[in-house]
Order: sequence, then C-alpha cells, then structure tokens
Amino acid sequence: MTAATLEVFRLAMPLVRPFRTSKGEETVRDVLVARWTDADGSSGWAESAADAEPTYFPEYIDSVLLSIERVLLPRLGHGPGLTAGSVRAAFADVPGNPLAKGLVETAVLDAHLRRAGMPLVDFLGSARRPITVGVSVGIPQDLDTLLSWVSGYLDDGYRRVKLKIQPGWDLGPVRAVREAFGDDLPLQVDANQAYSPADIPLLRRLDDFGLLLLEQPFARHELLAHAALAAGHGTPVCLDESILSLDDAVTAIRLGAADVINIKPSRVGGYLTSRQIHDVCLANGVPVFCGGTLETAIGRAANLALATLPGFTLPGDISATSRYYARDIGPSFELDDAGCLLAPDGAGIGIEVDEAAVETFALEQHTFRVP
Ligand code: NPG
Repeated sequence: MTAATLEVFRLAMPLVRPFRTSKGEETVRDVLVARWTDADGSSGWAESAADAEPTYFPEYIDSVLLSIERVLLPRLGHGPGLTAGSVRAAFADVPGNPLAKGLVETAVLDAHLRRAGMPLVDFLGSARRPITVGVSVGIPQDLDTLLSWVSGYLDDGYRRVKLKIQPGWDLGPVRAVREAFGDDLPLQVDANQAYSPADIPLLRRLDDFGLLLLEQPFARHELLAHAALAAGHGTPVCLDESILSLDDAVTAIRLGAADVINIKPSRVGGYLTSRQIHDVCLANGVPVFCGGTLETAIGRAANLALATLPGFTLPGDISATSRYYARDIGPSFELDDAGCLLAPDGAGIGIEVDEAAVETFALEQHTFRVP
C-alpha cells in the first residue's frame, strides 16, 4: 500500500490593492495551502492563515511547516480512512499550534468528505443559505482615499463595512464615513490590538457612531481590559486574536470580555473547533461572524460553508474574490444582488483547485510522507 502524503505549497499571491492594518502592509499575500492524498488516492485541500512572520499569530509559515513535519505527521497512523476527528485526537497531546493542526485536519476532512460525497455544509449539520458578507477596508494614506474606497465597495454591492483603526486613525475616519454614507450603513471597526487599556475613555467615544462592534482593541491576553470596556455596554466588544481555542472562547464569555466573537477557522485549529465555538456562543447568546485572512478560493469556500451555521448572524469577512485577487487558485466568488455569497454545493469544500495556478504562484513545495 502506498503511504498517504501531505503536500504543502507556499504561494505568493499578488493583491489587487495593498492591505494595511495596524500590524503592517501587504502587497503580496504569502499563503500556505496543503493537499492531503490518502493511501487510497482520495485527496483534499486546506488553507492556512499563517503569515510570513509571527506578527499577527504566534505561529508563522516556517514554524507551521516544521510543526507539521516534526511533530504532527509522525502522530498519524498510515492507511486509508483517517477522519478529521481521528486527526484531532492524534494531535490532542500537543498543546497550542492551531494553525499547523488546522491545516492538516482540514485537508484530511476535505479528502474524507469528498470520498463520502458529502458537502462540508452537511457535515457541519447546517443548510446552504446565502451569506451576507462585508468588506474589510485597510488603512489608506488619507481620508479622501478612504472615502473613495468605501464608495467603490458600496458600488460593488457590499452591505457592511469594516474599517481598520489604530491610534491617530480612529474617530476621524469613522466620523467621515458616517457623514459621507449615513447612519444606516452597517459599520464596524477593527484595531488589531493597537490600543492599551488606558485608551478606554477614547474608545468609548466611538459609542456616538452606532457601530456594529469594535474588534480586538487590546493585546490578545488583555481579557480583563476587554471585559472592562464591554461592561460599559456601549459599542459591542468583539474578540479575534484572543481566541485561539474553544477554552479561550469559554473563558472570554465567562469573563464578559466578548459581546461578539470573530471565528477564524484557521486560527482556532480547524472546522471542528470552529463548530464547537459556534455552539458555545449560540448557547450563550453571543453572536459570531466568520473572520477572514484574505483567503484564496480554498479557504473562502470552506468559510462560506461554516458561516451557514445559525449563530453566524453578523456579516462575515468573506469578500468576493475580486476584492483581493485578479487570479485565484480556484473558482471566483462574486456577490449576488443582495450582497451575498453562496457556499459551493459539491462534496467537501466543493471546489476544484486550479493546479496550474497553484504551480504558478508556488514559491516552495514540500512533500511529506505519512507517517
Ligand atoms: O476580507 O479576508 C478578509 C480580511 C479581513 O480584516 C480582515 N482580516 O485582522 O481580521 C484581520 C485581518 C487579517 C488579515 C488578519 C490577514 C490576519 C491576516
């Protein structure tokens, strides 16, 4: 019998427009995608949100590759029929490392579901429905540029706008967007941890603008500061970078640190954990939305499936393909007239990956035999 393999491709995907947050600017998205090929020949794809450097997540591309090769794959038994659940169980004695674990688990999940002919939406116990999505607007040079970008995205059909903020770029841009586009525009802001607890009085001034939520103002370990801000019952406080596991979500909810949670499947270790976090949030009345990290078609398709679950009541960061890429590694997803995207209906994540495009964008390719 041949061994299963995991091929991991490091891609450099040019962005149609630079994306700047309080963490820095990207003009090309470095992204890891992986293809699992089972011993019986069935295969599945997954994408990781790991960046080139550990500035956003503690893990990063090189560390994910090393964890996969040295720590995770040796824990998997060989032979056909691995499932996402058995992969998760095999990794259970390794703390942390959600990005590395999630990449392997999701590729195995896709292979398993394709073999079984089951769409990811069905596996999650959900039903296909149009997903209202939003656009995340990076930090531009000036207010005029911001207003022209937002205007363009509204013309493109987006029904919810998220502005990236940082100290010195917060009240001004929010006020300008409200004045230009009105109070009815669903608007939220994301600080990517750029503020300190001493900024709570400043952040409270955002309450005047009727925002849907304020995402991750403080460092990821500052759960108490997020709880203190949330206790003011002004703009709902959303956690993103603080949530790397189900335990993190439970703790944040118990502390009152999260009025809303952004679920990024890659960040929490895959779709099984995402589903659990969703369930805990739903049971506790905490709305969730599906976060994004400029996904290719692989991550986008899977995230759209996840976002069909009933607790995803807020628009997701799952933009149309054209918002980020002129050429993708799979089918394009474009907004319908209601500003929605639809999960594919095929088995697994439901898309055919364009292997020629993967080759075109690949900077590195690693093939690991399992075990
Ligand atoms: O539309 O995919 C998208 C981007 C949404 O703003 C977005 N993502 O901080 O949540 C974030 C940010 C991000 C991008 C985070 C890349 C990490 C990497």
